[in-house]
Amino acid sequence: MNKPLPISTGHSACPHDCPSTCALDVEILDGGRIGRVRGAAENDYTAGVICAKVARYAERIHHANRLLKPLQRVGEKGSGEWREISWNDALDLIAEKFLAAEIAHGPEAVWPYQYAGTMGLVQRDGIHRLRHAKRYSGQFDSICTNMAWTGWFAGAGAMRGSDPREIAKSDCVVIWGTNAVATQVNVMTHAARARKERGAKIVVVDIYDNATMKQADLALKLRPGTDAALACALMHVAFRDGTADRDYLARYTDDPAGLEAHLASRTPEWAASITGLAVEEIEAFAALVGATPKTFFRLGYGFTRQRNGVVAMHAAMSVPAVYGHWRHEGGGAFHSNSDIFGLDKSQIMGSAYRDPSVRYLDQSRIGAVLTGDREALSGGPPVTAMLIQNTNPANVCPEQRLVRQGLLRDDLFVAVHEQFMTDTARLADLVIPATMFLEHDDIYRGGGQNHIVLGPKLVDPPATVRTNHFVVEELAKRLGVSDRPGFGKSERELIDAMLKASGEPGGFEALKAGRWIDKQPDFATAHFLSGFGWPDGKFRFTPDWAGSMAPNRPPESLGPQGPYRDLPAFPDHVELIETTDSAHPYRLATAPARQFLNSTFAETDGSRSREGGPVLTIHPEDAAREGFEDGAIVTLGNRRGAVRLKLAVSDAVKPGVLVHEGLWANSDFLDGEGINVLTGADPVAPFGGAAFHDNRVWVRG
Ligand SMILES: Nc1nc2c(c(=O)[nH]1)N[C@H]1C(S)=C(S)[C@@H](COP(=O)(O)OP(=O)(O)OC[C@H]3O[C@@H](n4cnc5c(=O)[nH]c(N)nc54)[C@H](O)[C@@H]3O)O[C@H]1N2
Ligand SMILES: Nc1nc2c(c(=O)[nH]1)N[C@H]1C(S)=C(S)[C@@H](COP(=O)(O)OP(=O)(O)OC[C@H]3O[C@@H](n4cnc5c(=O)[nH]c(N)nc54)[C@H](O)[C@@H]3O)O[C@H]1N2
Ligand code: SF4
Ligand SMILES: [Mo]
Repeated sequence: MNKPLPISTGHSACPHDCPSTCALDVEILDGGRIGRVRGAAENDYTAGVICAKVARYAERIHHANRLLKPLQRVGEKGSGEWREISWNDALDLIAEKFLAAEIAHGPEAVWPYQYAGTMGLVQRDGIHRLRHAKRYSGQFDSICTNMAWTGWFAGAGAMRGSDPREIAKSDCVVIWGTNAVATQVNVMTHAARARKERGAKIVVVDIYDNATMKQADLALKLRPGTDAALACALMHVAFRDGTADRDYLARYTDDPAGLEAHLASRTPEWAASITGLAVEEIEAFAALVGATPKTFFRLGYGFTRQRNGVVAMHAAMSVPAVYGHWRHEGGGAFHSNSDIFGLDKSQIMGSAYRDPSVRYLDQSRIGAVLTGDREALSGGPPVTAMLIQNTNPANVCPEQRLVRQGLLRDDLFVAVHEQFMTDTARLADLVIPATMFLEHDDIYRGGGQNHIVLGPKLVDPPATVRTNHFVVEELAKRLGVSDRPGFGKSERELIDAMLKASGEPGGFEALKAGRWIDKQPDFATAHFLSGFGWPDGKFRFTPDWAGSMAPNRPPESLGPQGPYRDLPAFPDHVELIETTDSAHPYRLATAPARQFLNSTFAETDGSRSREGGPVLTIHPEDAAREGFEDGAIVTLGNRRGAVRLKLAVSDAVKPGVLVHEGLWANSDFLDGEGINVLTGADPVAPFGGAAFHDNRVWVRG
């Protein structure tokens, strides 16, 4: 067989919703096809390494099932009967339905719904320009970062931290609540370097023996939702054994004496009874971080997807403040760099004409919103028309039965702009085909690292697919707002203007030549040695939970959410989680699969075959007691619903804990309903979010 030879290598950035934001080298073959995708070796965070699923991107971009034509529903909703229509008719139809909704109920009846299928700032956020120009309902982005960021911000007062590349200079890398091997492989690149070059120890804190824990020198497998107890015990030992950095505490923290008094009873024995860890494991962990100034806490999202997850993040990040790890290169903590980039997105977003009186609707509560819950609708009109871009809510959102029921409403018009016929697209009235990242211009910034990276258009899209930008611009013309500032520009012009407005005078061309810009702040700023983000410059052990602190604080129309009054004054274990009861003896976490990216790649054979199929992992003792064999088909349920899938018996999980790795398409499950049938949309304290890994469930044969 003749394999086509690469005729050139293009430079890009991974568009997916992954903290790594890898800089890419892309083989371009004869005829505009793409070949192998590689990590850019010269980018010092990517360092030549990317995940296997994106290396295989050719499989996705040239997939036989890719959507190529606008499709209008002809049968019942969800019937799968479509007819092809022209782009012009498709855009006219959306505009007509949006105008009709506006006339009947006012502009808030239209809900443009989007998320992070692409992280490109133009293709992801341009829809807000249309939203604000038309005063359509706002969207509160609660599904992913909300708990983690709120918890981090509660302590540090800013979203930054030790340079993620410093992991390579650490003597102890604590990978806490992130399955980095699967979800952000570059963390492992730098951790492996530290181990190889400096003999660094790798500690992993998780609830099951995942691919990352398999690489740990010290593996701490705790009960879901108990991380704050572990963190408290680490800090208790610091005060008990004199390894706390009292000079650092006095200079940089708000109330070390109060913390010490509070922690007096949070002993390793206390934590062991809550976490299920052995006292010796906790003591060993405390001894290691106490003896290692260059301890780097890499704190992930996973452990915050619990109903006490905000408190867990704040407790974990309090540990380096007690030991003073922040002082040292290769020490401290990192979660997200979202504050460092300083890109002025206002033109892309249409921020200037945003009307603050327009209601916001909670993205995670789309089920409640679409089924007419008055509180979820903020007392406003029903939603009767939607354009969905970059997200697959019928699969990824909690309370899946309610989401489906809502999307199937006869009086709701739904247009879905997609690359594949996803679970959401299947339920739409109109499906329009979208470009992929190599086919359009965009710009990306790395939440889990420190670069702004350009992803210019490298190949032509199929003739009949269109960018998100095109759809927003064409609708603006049809809806009479195309003369507002920010409209009428190309992607390139928007990127160029944004860069120039953000202190990057070279604009698009300079970024294209340089490929990326390193925005890492200096050492003292990154390590908060010139002060934490609060007015007094101090780290807060005592967050003002109900106060005005949260990077993702919902607009006033939503207010604090969840039982925020129960949040503790100091880091502590709080039982806000779905604890088991006699009817629901197990705790289920719905963790990410290595070969998928949320719901993306669940359509490619390369990823599907490696993942095998939807399975539920259960401990051998539990399986024996229930009389389940490995490979049995079981029903997994709770008060929200039930799904059927295959069982895998393994001691990777603890007794009483179940893990399902996804997200598989709903249709991959035996009854055609996906795992999010079981997850809850009740907002997590204090500012909302979805606790995907916090579910009490039963299993039946
Ligand atoms: N391959 C792959 N990569 C991805 C994604 C994907 O789906 N697949 N998703 C992307 C997205 S959108 C995001 S936000 C990031 C998220 O990436 P991560 O930060 O890694 O977060 P999660 O993927 O939610 O979960 C990570 C781990 O948290 C564990 N966990 C669950 N509950 C607890 C707990 O109570 N305590 C502790 N200590 N651990 C717990 C889970 O078992 C899992 O191993 O990854 C991105 N990268
Ligand atoms: N059970 C469970 N559910 C979860 C999670 C979990 O851990 N467990 N994780 C949650 C998290 S952290 C997140 S962030 C959400 C993510 O949820 P989503 O944002 O919905 O997930 P993705 O699969 O990343 O992207 C959705 C879609 O965007 C499309 N897309 C990509 N690029 C483009 C483009 O340029 N244009 C258009 N129009 N479409 C595009 C893709 O084809 C894909 O179908 O899921 C959440 N759901
Ligand atoms: S999904 Fe993550 S690890 Fe994979 S290439 Fe993209 S940014 Fe890198
Ligand atoms: Mo996410």
